Amino acid sequence: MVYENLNISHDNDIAVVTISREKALNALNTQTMLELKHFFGEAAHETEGLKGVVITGAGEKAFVAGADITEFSNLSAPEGMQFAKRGQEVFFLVERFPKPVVAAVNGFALGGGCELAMACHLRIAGEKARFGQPEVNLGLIPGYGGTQRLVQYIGKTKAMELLMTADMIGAEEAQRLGLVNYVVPAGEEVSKAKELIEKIATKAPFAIAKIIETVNSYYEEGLDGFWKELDAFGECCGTEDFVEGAAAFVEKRKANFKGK
Ligand code: CO8
Repeated sequence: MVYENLNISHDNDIAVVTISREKALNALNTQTMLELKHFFGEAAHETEGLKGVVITGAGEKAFVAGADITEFSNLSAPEGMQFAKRGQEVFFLVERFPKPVVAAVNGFALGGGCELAMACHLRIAGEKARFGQPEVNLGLIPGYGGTQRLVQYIGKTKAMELLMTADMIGAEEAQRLGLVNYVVPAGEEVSKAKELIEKIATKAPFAIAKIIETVNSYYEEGLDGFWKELDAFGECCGTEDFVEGAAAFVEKRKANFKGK
């Protein structure tokens, strides 16, 4: 697939996905969602040796200012539900991606943009980042998982306030509330995200994939996370990397993980 709105670059086996619709503050239109679906559903899985993915927005002003409002002003109730469902499915691909996905939030992360950042495993905020779920201003609610993930990250009390007031919060407040992992000077978001991915890449890849799967299962209805953990723990025990990790510890050397 040829991407119109995603700019993908690779640096030392880290993919940097830049959402590039700067004139519309990188708003997620249907084409961009299709491209994200293709990248996280197919392309990234086929990239050999991939350590992880950074998602950021083009320009200095916005990460992603939301879903593209011009595309959904006339939706009927069933159409709206389908529209939101397709978006949720794309963000599940991001959340369930087996390698670390880090949002490098360089500006506005509003509505679907905040939801995209929340679907990532980790979030780095530049000091100019602004987060918010302003959907009630449009007569809507979040449709790409925002009502669920915001509560998971910052708790019901503050999530209720942000969702009902549509207030935006800055990077420091987002970190204080537990929404972002680190705040960095503007322009350093992507390099900090890469630094985190490099650190994770020194660990056993299969174990990292299982961390993502088991932590996600905490929030999935019908799944018993403790059982999931037992299964995943057992699977890790059967890997060559576990043998290597344990041997490296005993031999007081660095482990050489192969992802097997
Ligand atoms: N969609 C489409 N275009 C956008 C969007 C957007 N979300 N955000 C900004 N733009 C466009 C503007 O229309 C403007 O275009 P133009 O230059 O052609 O007029 C350009 O980007 C620059 O924006 P502004 O002139 O408004 O820039 P300001 O610096 O004055 O303001 C803001 C920046 C505060 C970010 C402002 O643009 C804004 O409030 N944007 C909308 C934010 C928003 O409401 N986001 C939530 C959208 S709803 C959503 O994401 C729901 C997700 C689930 C959807 C389910 C579907 C059914």
